[in-house]
Amino acid sequence: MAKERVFSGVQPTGNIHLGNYLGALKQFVELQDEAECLYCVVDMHAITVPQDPKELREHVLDVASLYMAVGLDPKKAILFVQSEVSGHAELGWILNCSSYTGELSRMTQFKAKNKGRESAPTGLFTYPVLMAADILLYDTNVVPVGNDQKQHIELCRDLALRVNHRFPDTFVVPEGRFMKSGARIMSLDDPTSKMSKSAENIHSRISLLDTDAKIKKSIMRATTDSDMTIRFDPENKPGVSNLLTIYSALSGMSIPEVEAKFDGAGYGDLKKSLVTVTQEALTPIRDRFDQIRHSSELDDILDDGAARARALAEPVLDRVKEHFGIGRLK
Ligand code: ATP
Ligand code: LTN
Repeated sequence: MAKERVFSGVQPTGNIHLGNYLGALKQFVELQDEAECLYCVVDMHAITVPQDPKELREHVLDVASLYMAVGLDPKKAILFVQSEVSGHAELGWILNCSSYTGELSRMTQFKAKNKGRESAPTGLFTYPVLMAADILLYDTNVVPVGNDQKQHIELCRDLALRVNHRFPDTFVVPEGRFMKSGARIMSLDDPTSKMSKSAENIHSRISLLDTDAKIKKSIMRATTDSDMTIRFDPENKPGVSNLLTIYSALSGMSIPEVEAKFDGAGYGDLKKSLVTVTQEALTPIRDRFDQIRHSSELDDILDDGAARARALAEPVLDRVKEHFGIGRLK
């Protein structure tokens, strides 16, 4: 049987944090041995909000290097930059013509990002359609992502089914894949919102490239509560539960095992131990990142990735255009 096709993307909008790592990148690495994987740096998604051009270019290379630093092997997975495969934009337009403003205005991420504004950039509004194009362009079966992307995956499936209803066998209908532990890592200073690259307070997140001192500071000041018992209860104890989730995901211990380990201990003990676990997990990633980021191979790997991605995208785009009646038949 042919291997399953896997596709996912990360935006080059800042340093990748523990949420991105535990919700998404860890799955990317797990899947590279069992499936045909494409992992993309989605720079065209990044420009849905204003970006400094110089910084954007740097961040593209940062994310590509982090992909490898966390364990992705360019011999196993295709690593590439979205804007270097023009099929994403082409299919994005075609899918825009099959989607409705009503369904896009229900996207919670759009509503959150556009809060308080009267008018929104059109790209921000149609962002989920471009994401659907990313996925459908490769006949993808599985999309490993964090929980926050569930609604976007549903939209992608709806679009694929809608087009297939009109033009049978145009798209493969993909499924999302979510981690059991780590699918939604919360902010350290406000455990009711997700850990995010864009939050103002740098201590709300731990970036994969943070120094040991920064890791310590951010964890030691993380919000907990006044009840003092270490118990996994996301509803009533979101701060402590988030620390337990991170502990579990980084150490490989189950949540009950972590709870048992800290039975009778104080929040300070949990935090100190979490500092060590986090530093031990991130040090090798940081070291590998430093080697890869300025190596001469990085460009070659991304050139090769883009060429391989283009070769996979071409027959799919030809099929879509044929079904829609776009262009002259080849
Ligand atoms: P921002 O954090 O600024 O809102 P983002 O991190 O959501 O941006 P991406 O870089 O595109 O945007 O996300 C990459 C992957 O990380 C996605 O699969 C997303 O679902 C996942 N992810 C993002 N934040 C978290 C989180 N707090 N917990 C778990 N997974 C997350
Ligand atoms: N919207 C995603 C990033 C993304 C993506 C994709 C993820 C863009 N295209 C295709 C999976 C598949 C986010 O995490 N913000």
